[in-house]
Amino acid sequence: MKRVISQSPVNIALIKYWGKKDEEKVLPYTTSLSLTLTDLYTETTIEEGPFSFILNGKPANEEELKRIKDVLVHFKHDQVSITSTNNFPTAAGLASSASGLAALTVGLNTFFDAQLSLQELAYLTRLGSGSACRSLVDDFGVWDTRGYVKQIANPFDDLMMMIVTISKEKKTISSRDAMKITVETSPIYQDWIDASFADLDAMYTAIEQKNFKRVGEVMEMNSQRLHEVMKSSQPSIVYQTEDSIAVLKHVQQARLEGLEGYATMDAGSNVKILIQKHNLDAWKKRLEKSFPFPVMISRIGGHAHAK
Ligand code: 2P0
Repeated sequence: MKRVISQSPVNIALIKYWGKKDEEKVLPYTTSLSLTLTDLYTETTIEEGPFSFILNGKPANEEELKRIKDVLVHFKHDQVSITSTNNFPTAAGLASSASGLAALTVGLNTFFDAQLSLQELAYLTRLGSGSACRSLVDDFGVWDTRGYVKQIANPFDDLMMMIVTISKEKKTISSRDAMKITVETSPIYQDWIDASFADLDAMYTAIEQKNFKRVGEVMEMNSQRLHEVMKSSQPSIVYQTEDSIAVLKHVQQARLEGLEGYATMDAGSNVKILIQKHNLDAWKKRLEKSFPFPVMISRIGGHAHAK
């Protein structure tokens, strides 16, 4: 029986995406930039058979099915049984839909021998999850407002991401719905767009100059802006909990004490900390001592591929 196994890492945005200017084609208002996490991934198996989709051992729910079918319809076949497994908690602000959709699209591309280009794959993955297209490339992944995805060389060889898993619960409001509310109601949405492009420029410069401190500072600033524009929506969208804030403060305090690391948050309460490898043990000890939350650790790099 024909079978394809594909794998895709999660990606975490350093410059965030939040809002679509074209919902149908999933085109963003701002250009986002991310890194993939080698050790947090989705593995997907596609086999011939009547359509079915099993996610983490359970039949998928309506929303998950819709995302899959939005992609599958473009391959003009639907007689596939799909099994997808994440090696991390689903839907806790960990971009599981991104790795899931990227693994699915590259898997289907191989399964049906569709020979799609990177930009075609990017278009299809976006239909299921906008940010998923950034998992198609290695190093820094950039997704721009025309929909193009490109890779920018990562000059650092020692970056790592720590994820403080404050909650494994599914979020109450999906990113898709939440960002629509922000676009439609936030009085500072235009400010977010302007600031986001300025942050992107600053990030390009920091990467070019291989300046870790600057990369971290710009990432942290952009994440703060994201959560401000979310909060300014009506109704207000709040993913940060008291525990998240405590971890953010802890990261600032660690820096004051000479331990370098920078924090970013997505559509969930978890906090991701970008660090350099030589500080990993110090960070692990510090976080273990200060918080009861499990910490996941990942190397950086990799991209969606069929095996
Ligand atoms: C990002 N997030 O850049 C931002 C930051 C969450 C916060 O992209 O509607 O699943 O499918 O395009 O990509 C999560 O949203 O949303 C996201 P859709 P997606 O990583």
